[in-house]
Amino acid sequence: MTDPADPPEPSRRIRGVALYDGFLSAAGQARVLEDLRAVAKAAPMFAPETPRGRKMSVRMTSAGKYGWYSDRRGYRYIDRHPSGTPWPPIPDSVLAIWRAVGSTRRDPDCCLVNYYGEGTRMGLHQDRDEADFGWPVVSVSLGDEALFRIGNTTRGGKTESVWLRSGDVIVMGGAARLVYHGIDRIRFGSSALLPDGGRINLTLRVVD
Ligand code: MD6
Ligand code: FE
Repeated sequence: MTDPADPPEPSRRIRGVALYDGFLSAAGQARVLEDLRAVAKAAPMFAPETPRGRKMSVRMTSAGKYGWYSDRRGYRYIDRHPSGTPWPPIPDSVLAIWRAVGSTRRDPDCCLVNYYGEGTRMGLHQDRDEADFGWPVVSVSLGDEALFRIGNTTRGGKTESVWLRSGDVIVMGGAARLVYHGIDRIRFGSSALLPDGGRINLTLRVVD
């Protein structure tokens, strides 16, 4: 299922995952970052707990109709920030990325914002808390470089890794929608985009 009227050709595909190297210019990255500061002001970052009661090392918040959340009751989408305030709208600068490489047929319900500080990683997982896997997941990298590992649609087997840089965009759709993936490590301080270092990843998803 292709969506944008004239989908740009990715720079490369790894195991069906489309990679757009340097999709955002320096000015584009700065614009998105400025919009994310407003999101984090309205919906402050928090460190979720895994269902087993461990604090995740990544800090997160969300924009849109739903935000992604986790605690001892499990992983799920919730319609407001844990403080009770509604999630702020997804910024136009971010929606523009989705419309260019994800879909023009509908906008995403959720923009998950993850912050990786020094030493943060994310284990191999599938994005499978959404109702319809026909919609792609679009992911945007900002700040420090990160080693992204791509596996298979079932657990185990061979994996391939790729360094993601600030401004890179990934689309996981079609047969690659449910591949296992994760972040092994970041190169803390490798980018000057964030004044205190670290990495921000946005994932855009249709939830309902
Ligand atoms: C990250 N990304 O890049 C973590 N999920 O920090 C993800 O978990 C992800 O990049 C679905 C699709 C693309 C992704
Ligand atoms: Fe994911």
